Amino acid sequence: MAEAPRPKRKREEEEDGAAAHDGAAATEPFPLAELRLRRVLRESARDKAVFLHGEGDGLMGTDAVVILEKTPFQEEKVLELLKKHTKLELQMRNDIYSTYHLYPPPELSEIKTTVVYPATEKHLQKYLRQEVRLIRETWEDYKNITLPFIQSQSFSIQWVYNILEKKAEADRIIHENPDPCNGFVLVPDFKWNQNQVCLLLLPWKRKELIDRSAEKIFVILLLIDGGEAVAKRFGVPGSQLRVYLHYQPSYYHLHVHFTALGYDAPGSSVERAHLLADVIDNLAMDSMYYQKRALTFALRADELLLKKFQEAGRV
Ligand code: GTA
Repeated sequence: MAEAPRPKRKREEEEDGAAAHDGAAATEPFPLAELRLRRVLRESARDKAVFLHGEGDGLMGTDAVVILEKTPFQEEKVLELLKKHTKLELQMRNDIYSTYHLYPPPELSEIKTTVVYPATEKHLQKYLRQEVRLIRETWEDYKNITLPFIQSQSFSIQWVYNILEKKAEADRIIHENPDPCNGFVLVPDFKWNQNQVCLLLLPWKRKELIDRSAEKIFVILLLIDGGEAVAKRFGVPGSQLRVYLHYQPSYYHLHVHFTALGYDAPGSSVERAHLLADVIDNLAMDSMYYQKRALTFALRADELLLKKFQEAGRV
């Protein structure tokens, strides 16, 4: 099904000095209590999430990123919450209005926790709150600046190969199309937070929209097959799904995001997300479409790629 594992590129092996993990040892829980907190990278009251930089003590490697995120309420558990809360502390009362601190039992107060360990400097930068700048990248810019840059350094995609080779997350696969040319696996995205569909479609075949020439037939199949699988499994019709690609992505193995329309997923903003249906139409009009037009994306102020654009006098 999956293509034979291909040799790793040098950059993937070396990516910021991080060791690549094949996922085989992923059964042990992470020793969270042993981490020292170095700093809060970012905090979001809106997303009820905090991004932490931790330091391991006696753990292999040193830096870790820990993301703590309060999970949304699940309708079927709300009644349980009202019945089983351990304490209800009055905060204020005024006429017919009152507010409280409700303390839920542990089984109803889960916090989604994401750990990146060992984390590279690039991971720390990625999660650090920073200003961003918009870039308008022409095809020439892509060839002269972006492509050489991403070929020289980008995040390891070992985790993608682990999924495709069933070394990790095998029990989470939602749908599989075994066709070696146009097939893919559909898995819950890292960011899935219980009650809003958030999936990732990973083709067996490595492709990069980044080469701006994705084959039309291939992406159409992804849209149709992926959409059918989601509708069948979750009962979410295509009209309620946001199906898109990121440009620039963080990970350079072409992948498609499937998120519920009602979920304000990180990365679904106009400067990053390209609806797959639009990509297909654009390629149908002109197979060279993405080699003719400029593409806009945002880069963090300290990102090396931004520096490359600045040095080339393009920003
Ligand atoms: N199933 O191991 C994995 C895995 N990893 C390492 C990444 N993803 C994974 N999914 C599985 N297993 O949607 C997912 C990511 C992402 C997709 C890659 O693969 O969740 P992309 O290449 O277009 O990169 O997509 P993207 O969107 O930049 O990645 P990412 O990491 O989601 O970052 C975007 C922004 O989202 C971040 O800067 C941050 O602001 C926010 N964010 C990231 N993770 C979280 C989180 N856990 N909770 C809340 N916000 C988050």
